[in-house]
Amino acid sequence: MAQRIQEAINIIKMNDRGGYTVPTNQLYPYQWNWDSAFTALGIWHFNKWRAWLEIMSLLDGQWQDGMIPHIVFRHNDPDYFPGPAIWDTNTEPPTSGHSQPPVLASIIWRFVQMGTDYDKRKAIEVFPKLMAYHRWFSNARDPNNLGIISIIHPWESGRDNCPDWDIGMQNIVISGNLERYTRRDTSHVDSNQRPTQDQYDRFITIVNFGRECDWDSQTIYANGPFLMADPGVQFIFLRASRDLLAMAHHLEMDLAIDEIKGWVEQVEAGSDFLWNDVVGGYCARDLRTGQFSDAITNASMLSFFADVGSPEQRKSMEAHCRRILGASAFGMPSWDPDHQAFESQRYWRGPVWAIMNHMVISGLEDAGLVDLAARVRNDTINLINEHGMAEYFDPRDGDGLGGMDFSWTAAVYLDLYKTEVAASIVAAG
Ligand code: 9WN
Repeated sequence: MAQRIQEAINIIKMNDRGGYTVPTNQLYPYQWNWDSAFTALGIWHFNKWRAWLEIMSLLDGQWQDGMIPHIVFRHNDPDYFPGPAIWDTNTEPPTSGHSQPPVLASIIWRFVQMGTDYDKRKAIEVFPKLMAYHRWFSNARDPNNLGIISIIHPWESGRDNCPDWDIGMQNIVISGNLERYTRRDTSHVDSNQRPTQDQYDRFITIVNFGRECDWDSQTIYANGPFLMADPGVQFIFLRASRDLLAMAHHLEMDLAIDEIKGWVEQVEAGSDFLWNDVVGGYCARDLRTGQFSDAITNASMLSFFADVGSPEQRKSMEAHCRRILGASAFGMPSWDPDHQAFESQRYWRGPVWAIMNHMVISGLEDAGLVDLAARVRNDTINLINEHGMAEYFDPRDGDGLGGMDFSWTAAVYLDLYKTEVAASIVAAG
């Protein structure tokens, strides 16, 4: 254990590029949004100043309209496709053109709760930027005030090639003028573990559409090639808004309170749109056609993190959680192992991700489902102890897959370890 802790710290330091941390060497050579937020949480346990610097450098990429983009490009690295020229957002620094799951406010709220006046001071400094970010999500991704936060690209969900997106992806007409391009991901990682070429052509078609309309969010919402509701982004936004509200009270930001309450109430009410009666759970849904995805994912399981659902809905989600953990040697898989589309090694179509587990554990703990929370917590720690800081893991045998020496896996390990140690000290009295 102690050796793994040191290894986790070393990995994060090794991935430090001077003020920001890359997810892993080569495969992902830039600063990613939710990677940086989770990585900051890990760094916070050994260097608070550097943790806040991670957040400040991510916020340096925030757009005028409040969006925090999913990638901030500080240089042009031929190891990754698509790079800054393809996105062509015309921003300083160059960035990608859409966002990623907004975990940032929840992570900052953790710093304030665990920390000292220093963290409070820093939180006061970034608070207006968090407000602008949430306001952007509410306006740009839910312009008709439905309480349903949309995503305009599977990459915005952070769960790139999950079968959740297959229904939206199949309706994309691949750009006739798609220029020939060379993917770089498959030169770093086995192609069996990555999205397929057809999926990549569709990903790039959406990027081309965004670039051609100058990343105008209204045009993209109204006419873009892809528009879906994601339980992941929906529930993470809702939880982050609840945390922002708690933070506003704590920091005495009284003027912000009503606006945040508005987001919480609206998105909480809108979440029922994601309830799939056939499955008996929260599923992704296409906003253009109304069609549902038909399986429970690790993002569905964030309903507890967001604290949504009637007593019956919560019972049904709990039953799914017990069934899926019963069917997996290691939880929580990114796709239901009882579903025919399950692939244990292909990226978001089956494998276990430490960051998702981190949020699933919090939600289960908050819901009082302590046995389930303990199971996912132990699985996460065991996976990393036995297989290292991999990008993701096979839920059947625990194999570490994708990129190795991954920052957010190391960060989750540090945070789970530190909170466990803190809890055992409290328990020992
Ligand atoms: C596209 C960096 C990112 C994560 C995402 C993960 C993967 C990128 C890619 O890597 O996405 O953004 O090229 O596959 O799906 O969640 O933030 O770790």
